[in-house]
Amino acid sequence: MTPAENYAADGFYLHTAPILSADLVRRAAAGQEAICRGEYNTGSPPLQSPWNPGDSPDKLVKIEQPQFADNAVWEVVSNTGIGEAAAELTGAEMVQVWWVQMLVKPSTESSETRTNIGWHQDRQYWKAWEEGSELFTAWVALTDVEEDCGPMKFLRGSNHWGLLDSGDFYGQDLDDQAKQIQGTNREAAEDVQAILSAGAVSFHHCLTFHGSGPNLSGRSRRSLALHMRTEKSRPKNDKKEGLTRFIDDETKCPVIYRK
Ligand SMILES: O=C(O)CCC(=O)C(=O)O
Repeated sequence: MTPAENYAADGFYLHTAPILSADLVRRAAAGQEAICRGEYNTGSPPLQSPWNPGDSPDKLVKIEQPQFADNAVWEVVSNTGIGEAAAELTGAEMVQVWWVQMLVKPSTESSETRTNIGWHQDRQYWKAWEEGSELFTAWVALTDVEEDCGPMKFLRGSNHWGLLDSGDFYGQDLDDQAKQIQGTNREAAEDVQAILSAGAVSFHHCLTFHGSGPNLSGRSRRSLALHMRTEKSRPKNDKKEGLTRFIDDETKCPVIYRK
């Protein structure tokens, strides 16, 4: 199967060959640390987020639109190599990054810190887009993500289940959630871990169920989730508001591939 056929069948694709250089990975990871300290080399902050400077480092760091705040993070977000890989998988003529989340999952010794990410479909949170819009995510690893780091996991083929609207990003008991999501008469889907080296990227469709468990590795798991669209997408009722409000500004939401 080609990468595009794999992506269409499974709902995700692991681009295990690093797309980013080691130097860019190092600078972007340093940029993440600066953002966490409230230091912004662009002169602008990210958006107000679930985690803000001063919050506990033991919690899952989730910062919205970090590319507003750091030049190296912007370099990752506007990387055309990621755009080309995305176009190869989707057959797109245009790929735009319309939203970015910076995720740092600290290492933990207990589940009390609630750093798991529950099974969910991104589409359940993206109601600002018209039905049928082609939306997906490139998850960029800025550290090596091994089995003990709480790697992202995908339910293979769940992109064909439609929008179930039953996931929860903040859910902590993934086993219980998976049972409820798969119901009694659905075949249990295989879950596949995204083991990635720093600079590599996984891609997942907006209907693919995904989540992740605890990071027990002793080091932080660092990533940038680049939420993308192709030319086959439209803001709901053509209103650019909420999550779609920045799409006309390519200095914030770069187009990273054009045919
Ligand atoms: O980082 C994770 O484990 C999950 C990230 C996620 O939900 C996403 O990128 O859509």
